Amino acid sequence: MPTRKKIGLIGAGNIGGELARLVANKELGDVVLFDIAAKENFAKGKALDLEQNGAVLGYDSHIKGSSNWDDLKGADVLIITAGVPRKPGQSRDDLVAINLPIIRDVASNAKRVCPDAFVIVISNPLDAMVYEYKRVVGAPKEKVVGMAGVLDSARLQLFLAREAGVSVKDVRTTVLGGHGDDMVPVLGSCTINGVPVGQLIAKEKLAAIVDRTRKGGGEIVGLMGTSAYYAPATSAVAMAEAYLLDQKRLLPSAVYLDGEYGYKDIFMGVPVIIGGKGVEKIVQIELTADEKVMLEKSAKSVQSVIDVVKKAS
Ligand code: A3D
Repeated sequence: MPTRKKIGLIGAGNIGGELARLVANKELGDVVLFDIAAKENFAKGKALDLEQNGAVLGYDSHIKGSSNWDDLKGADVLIITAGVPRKPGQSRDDLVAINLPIIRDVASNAKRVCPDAFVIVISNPLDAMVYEYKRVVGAPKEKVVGMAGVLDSARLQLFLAREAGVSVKDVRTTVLGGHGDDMVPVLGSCTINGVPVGQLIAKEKLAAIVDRTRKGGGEIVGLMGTSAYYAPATSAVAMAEAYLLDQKRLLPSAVYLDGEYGYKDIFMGVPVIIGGKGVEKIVQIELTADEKVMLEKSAKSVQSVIDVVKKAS
């Protein structure tokens, strides 16, 4: 019986490569870096480069490039980035036609080889892709999450820290809702080591920071011509680590809601506790009337994409 954890990274592109580097560097387990057959050698090359990186840095994780689903047999964690990223001018929702068949293909294979894995979906449009993954696999809601809130909160954290002239380490933030321009930064819960941000940053500055956070992904796509990948990968690894090490971290994550916050049969970002059983608790925080209105708007955007996915059989 293997004792090391097996971590499957589905998609060996920009985020997949950075995920592999982080997972190996933290020695969270052995890695299978998976991509389609046409990119098998690319995945194998990246894997070999990253294993050689370990000889310098001193990590022993094995990293295998593959396009064979059997290599994912019994994986403990899957992180899914399969699909295409945005190009300048595209919204996340524009990706649905291309990424829907990809997530279905990934889900049906994962169902066969590693139905019990803890799964973190990153592919966009995030909330709809993670919804479809869970539907196809029929996995319990504790075992399937989407990564968005950790990244969106990190962006908010950075902008607040820079504005207040403090370390990012002292800023705590929460962003809820769908992973789109309607996401809900919950300023009432944002503090600088316990001091409400509203006491240190002027209202109009806060409004500009909220706007920049909402458009944070697009800002990077506009600059680079493709999606961000360092911070998205780090965010997903924080979630994987919380599961693998039973850390019980409270992290905003896209999870299946079954009445929480007044929503049913939808994936959306809310604060959850991630530990060894997966999503161990959905934490219900009190929202102001304004935040509830914003969450409703965000939920409607998410639902409209999920409806498109449901109709596309
Ligand atoms: P990219 O570098 O293009 O890598 C994607 C990889 O997926 C490519 O190597 C493809 O060959 C591979 N792929 C395609 N189809 C399959 C398949 N059926 N099975 C396995 N692999 C396949 O993209 P990226 O890594 O920059 O981004 C990946 C996804 O993450 C995109 O959909 C982005 O929009 C999304 N993304 C999400 C966030 C969030 O915060 C949620 C942030 C950044 C990017």
